Amino acid sequence: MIPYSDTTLLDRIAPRLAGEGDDSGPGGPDDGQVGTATKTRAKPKKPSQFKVLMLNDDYTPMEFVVMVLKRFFNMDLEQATRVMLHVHQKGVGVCGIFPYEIAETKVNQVMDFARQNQHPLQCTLEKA
Ligand code: TYC
Repeated sequence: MIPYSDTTLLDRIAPRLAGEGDDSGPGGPDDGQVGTATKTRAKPKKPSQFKVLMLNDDYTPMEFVVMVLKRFFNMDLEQATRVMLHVHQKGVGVCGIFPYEIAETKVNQVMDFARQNQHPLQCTLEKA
């Protein structure tokens, strides 16, 4: 039998959808031999989401930060202004939460764009 803690939620609530519970395999129904080792997981999956953080500085113009938030995080003017002012007042703010590769790409895009425009704006990643 596959231990409770080693199954995914889907395995538990909908074994047929998850590809488990095939009665037709060797040994017939409920012989404890269904599924494969690759369907089980020793540990729960690690969270793979990352926050993209914007950092305050004294030199980057507010308008530039708003432009960055609109361009790379698809915010409208109101959202972008709110996030920019939050970063300006608190020192750091969240631009969005994404899978690692997308978060990393956005950080690089922001840093490249800031550098091209000679602003010291900093952007970084943090595990969500
Ligand atoms: N503090 C900057 C200024 O007063 C504005 C600013 C906001 C800079 C947010 C960076 O991430 C930032 N011009």
